[in-house]
Amino acid sequence: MAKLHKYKSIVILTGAGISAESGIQTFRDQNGLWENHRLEDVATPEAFKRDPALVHQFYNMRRQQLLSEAIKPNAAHIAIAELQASHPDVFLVTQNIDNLHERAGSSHVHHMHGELLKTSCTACPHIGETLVDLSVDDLCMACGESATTRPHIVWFGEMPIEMEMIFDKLMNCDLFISIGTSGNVYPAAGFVQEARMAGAHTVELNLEPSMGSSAFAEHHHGKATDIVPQYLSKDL
Ligand code: BV8
Repeated sequence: MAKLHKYKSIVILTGAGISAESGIQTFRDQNGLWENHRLEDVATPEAFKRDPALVHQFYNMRRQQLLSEAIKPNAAHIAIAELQASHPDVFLVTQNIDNLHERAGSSHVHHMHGELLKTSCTACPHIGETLVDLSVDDLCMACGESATTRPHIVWFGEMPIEMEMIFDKLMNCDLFISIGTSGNVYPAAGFVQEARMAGAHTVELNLEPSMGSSAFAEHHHGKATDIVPQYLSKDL
């Protein structure tokens, strides 16, 4: 940890790969989520308009999996929480919609793509919480409208949450660490460029080189539960 204290402001971006060893499917690996579903059918606003029941089913299945006994935060989530506890300025932004960072002890987690355990409404600004399945029969707790409750999740074609704030953090950081993401999805895949332009040191921690690997100054490839604790405690 000590060596990371030479950095004033650290931004950490995580993707599905950090939750893989906790048992949560990634998107683009072997038997990933996009193997059994076309993202156009379950992860766009058009899909929700066209077949809300199918979209609810896709997220209900993932919510039930997330809430099952077997799913727990892993050593990589814990190592990040420990760094946040010991370093004054770490901004954790995740593309993931699971709550494993919070369950590992991270108090500030920015979910740029939303959260599986939250709901939003297509008819009003209400954001709710849910641990149960959603359906087209739900009524919005705030406006009372029916069939307007949706997962509070950013779908393809929708604007990720608080992009201004994220870009501000990237422009002012001196260390950017990307963990467990394939670099396929924008704008997250472009964060390393923003950080580099700000003069930050950039590090990729991933199972294998991502699409954006060449943009990083430093790489460590391996399983997140190995390389993340090692890197954050600076044994790497
Ligand atoms: C936007 C929530 C603009 C849903 C997600 C053409 C048409 C339309 C849009 C576009 C287009 N071209 C580009 C776009 C933009 C689009 C995009 O990037 N599309 C891609 C597919 C080309 N992006 C958007 O639409 C974004 N919005 O651009 O808005 C805008 C402007 C104005 C006004 C309005 C809008 C919104 C994107 C957000 C979509 N929602 N998630 C859900 O979760 O169901 S994205 C989804 O994929 C995930 O959330 C995740 O964030 C994202 C990326 O996946 P990864 O996390 O990287 O996971 P992946 O499986 O890909 O990789 C896992 C990695 O982990 C691998 O590298 C693997 O090696 C590694 N790994 C595996 N195991 C381990 C490991 N590493 C370490 N240890 C291990 N054990």
